[in-house]
Amino acid sequence: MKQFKCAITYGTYDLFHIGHLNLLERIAQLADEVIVAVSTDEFNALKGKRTVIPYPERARIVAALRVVDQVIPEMNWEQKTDDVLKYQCDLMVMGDDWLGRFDFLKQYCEVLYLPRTEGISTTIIRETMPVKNG
Ligand code: C2G
Repeated sequence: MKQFKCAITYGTYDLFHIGHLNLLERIAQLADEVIVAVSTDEFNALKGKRTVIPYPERARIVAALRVVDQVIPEMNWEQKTDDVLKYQCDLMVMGDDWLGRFDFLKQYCEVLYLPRTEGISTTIIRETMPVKNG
């Protein structure tokens, strides 16, 4: 029995990297169950984020992790309250680049922002990759 029953977190999880894993492993230390809402390609377009890896593969990679119990699609900005209530989450966690942005959920569950892993991001990886036909 951990401090929380069920935690939920949201993200693109493109070009999965150690920063993503650090966060998910920290969440798994806090909650018995970990749900990850992975942003669909359509929602990423809304976020103005270009993704390298398509949603089905991004979702499958996250779902394969021992520390993740369930993956659901993140289709819009508005679904978080419904998700927290539907899955009876008592914890919502995000990296602290989102500090304060989801405090509206505090009426339904604990909201935690954990320190990001320094020096790694999807953008760094994408910009470090060799240019095609380069
Ligand atoms: N993250 C981290 N350390 C990094 C990079 C990312 O802790 N070096 C965390 C982010 O803070 C986020 C999660 O990993 O909690 C997923 O990051 P992204 O895939 O970049 O997700 P993002 O585009 O921020 O989408 O509705 C919320 C959005 O869907 C979040």
